[in-house]
Amino acid sequence: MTKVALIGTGPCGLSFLRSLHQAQSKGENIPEVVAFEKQESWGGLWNYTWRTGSDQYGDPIHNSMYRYLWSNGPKECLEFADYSFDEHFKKPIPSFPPRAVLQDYILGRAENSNVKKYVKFNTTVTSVADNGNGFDITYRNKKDDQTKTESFDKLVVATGHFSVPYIPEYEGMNSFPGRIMHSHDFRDAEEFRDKNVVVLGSSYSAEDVALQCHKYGAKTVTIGYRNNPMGFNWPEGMKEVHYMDKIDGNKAVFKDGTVQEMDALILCTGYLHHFPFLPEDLKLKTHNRLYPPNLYKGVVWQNNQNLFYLGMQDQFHTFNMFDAQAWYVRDIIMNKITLPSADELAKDIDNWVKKEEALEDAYQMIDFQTDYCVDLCSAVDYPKIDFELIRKHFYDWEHHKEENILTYRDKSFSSPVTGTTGPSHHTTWLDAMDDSMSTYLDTK
Ligand code: FAD
Ligand code: NA7
Repeated sequence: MTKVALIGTGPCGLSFLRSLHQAQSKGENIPEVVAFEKQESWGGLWNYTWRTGSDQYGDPIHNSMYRYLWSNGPKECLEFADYSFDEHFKKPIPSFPPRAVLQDYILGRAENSNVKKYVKFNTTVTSVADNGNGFDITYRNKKDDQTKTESFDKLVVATGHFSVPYIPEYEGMNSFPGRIMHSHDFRDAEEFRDKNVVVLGSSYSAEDVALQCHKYGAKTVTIGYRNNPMGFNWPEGMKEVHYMDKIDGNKAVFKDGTVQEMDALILCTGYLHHFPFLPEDLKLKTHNRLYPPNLYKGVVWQNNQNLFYLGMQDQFHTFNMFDAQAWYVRDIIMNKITLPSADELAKDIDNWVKKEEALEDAYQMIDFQTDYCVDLCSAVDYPKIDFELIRKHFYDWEHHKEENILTYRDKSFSSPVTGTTGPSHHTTWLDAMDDSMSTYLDTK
């Protein structure tokens, strides 16, 4: 029987386990699978911890999420086709839930799939060697500090790529008297109440960390972009300026002449794709982009087709795209999909990469990734889901953000699975200080 190693049980790894569960419940013979998860529990980034730095066993902390994190896109856009929000929560819920609510949803489906038995928790994969027919995988049980090596035919890497921070260096950092941190270590915006905060970056983390600091009472928030500003209508107390040149004492000096006093500098400068356990020839090397190279259909390693990566793309689509990828990988492993010749495979990759490189704005990027999801789904038996509606929702969401960055999370969207429209939340996002699941779900 084919033996599969899965590394990581975040949303992507859970999608893969779900895909096996689905095949098995249809009476198909599934391969043997062992899932390795270095954390105590599953759910990946959604599994919040107060910790930063390293855990009690000396392993780097995976988590990059923080208190008061609310979904940054409509939940309807990421809904599982085979497990709706209505089914999980037994009632319609608003469209932008806080982290704990989405975690509950992800884990709810996983619990229902009876797949925990496949997972070795507290177990870090430390190295992988290509043995010609498959892989020798070495892993360490962190609790009893035991290391073992086991052979597998196939390897699915689902270790995420928003965990190892990219940390640039600026003149004046060593003598800056305040706090410098990367968004990976950001946990609680309350820390910055009444402070002058400078945030570097112009993507999702910069946008959200800056808004969090504003929401929880920072005195000023100054965002330094490198190439293009986000350009939203920032509220009073927030501004966006061009690129930090250096730090002079407790001041940030920007290229456009702005000089800003700062108590804290938060680097929202993105993450590295980092696979320390893989040999060089199996390692995906890419920046954060919608179509990383060398991956057929975004998932199959071009030069060794026993190796698969899940979720390595930059992401508009998330959970249902991860499902589509997982179903696709499952079907290759189960010989239901036959891979084309090396030439055709290369051509297909090239085609997608070229299309991706020609994209000019967020709307085209949404189209690109939606088309990619539709393409994958056309090859597998993932239950039908209305990707055209999801495409439209992403467009509307972009418009809402352009209209007012403080209120886009107060909007409602309809489900591509059940058709239900999310009710309005009892409190607007800007006024909702409590992100607990009980407060959020209390619709009285
Ligand atoms: P992860 O969630 O990162 O899971 C990877 C898993 O692999 C982890 O459990 C980790 O412990 C394990 N692992 C890693 N290395 C090893 C190893 N060597 N051995 C064993 N196990 C290992 N997406 C949304 O849809 N909506 C949002 O609002 C949203 N907000 C986000 C906010 C932040 C701050 C960040 C960083 C991301 C956000 N995302 C959001 C995107 C997020 O990437 C996905 O939702 C999702 O978590 C990706 O799943 P994944 O399984 O690929 O990776
Ligand atoms: P992203 O989306 O990869 O973005 C990284 C950002 O960091 C991007 O805007 C970069 O600017 C910026 N960057 C990198 N280096 C610098 C320097 N030196 N100065 C200023 N800005 C810099 O990562 P995020 O953390 O925002 O998002 C990751 C996930 O978290 C995402 O999926 C969300 O759901 C939450 P550039 O655009 O290249 O000019």
